[in-house]
Amino acid sequence: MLFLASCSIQDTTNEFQRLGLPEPASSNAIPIGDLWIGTWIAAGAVGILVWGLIGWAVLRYRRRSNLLPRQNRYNLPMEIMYTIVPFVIIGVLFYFTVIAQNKVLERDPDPAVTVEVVGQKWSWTFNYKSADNPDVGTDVYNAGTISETPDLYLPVGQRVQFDLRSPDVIHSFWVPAFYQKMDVVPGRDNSFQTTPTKEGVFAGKCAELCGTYHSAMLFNVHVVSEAEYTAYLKTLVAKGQTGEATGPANANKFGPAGEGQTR
Ligand SMILES: [Cu+2]
Repeated sequence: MLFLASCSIQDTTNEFQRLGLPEPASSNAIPIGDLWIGTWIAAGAVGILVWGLIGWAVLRYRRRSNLLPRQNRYNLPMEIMYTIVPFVIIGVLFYFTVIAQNKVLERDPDPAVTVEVVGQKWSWTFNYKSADNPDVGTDVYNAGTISETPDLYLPVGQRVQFDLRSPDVIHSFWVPAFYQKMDVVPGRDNSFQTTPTKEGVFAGKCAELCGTYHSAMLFNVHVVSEAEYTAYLKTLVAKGQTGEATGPANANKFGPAGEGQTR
């Protein structure tokens, strides 16, 4: 128990050091984490300056007599300063945001793995291409339903491209430990690449309030060795889950928990 307690204290401390972010598990998490910390440092510096000035003004100009102090109007240098300073702050944040954004949207022309992610009302379908997996020899998929949380398998240390597709409404593909999400928009080919850096199971969810069962749009991301990844794809072949994307078809399937419900 003590050991467990100390473990969780350690985890909590580290999470405090990351200012609330989970442990990073993808290559893109590094620039996004740096931007997050840097933004808080900038906000902290501005906060300390403002609180300091407030404290100084309160003490320095506290009421000493009943005489009304001299009133100031139209202090032009002051007004120019507090117009320009916010622009400078926004400019700096904008600059570092663009740098981080360009990094996380970088694309390898030939990623090791491409997964077509279909976000459908109200679950996810993951399609793996045979071109990336010659050992498997066919396209395979795994589709979730409203009552069955689907799994997404990814090989550790390999460049992965997510092609995001929706047959119905706007969803958002989010793996918090990857520090990155992107909207899944019907009729629009959104995609991004990242490299999972840590083996383990990570939570995934829909980050766009998309309708009645939005909260059911969970999935589990298994980051595994290449051998385990191939073995998993072969279990999909064994289950007959081969061929084209079946996201939209599965969207209408309700498992035991959701039976009889209408959309
Ligand atoms: Cu959704």
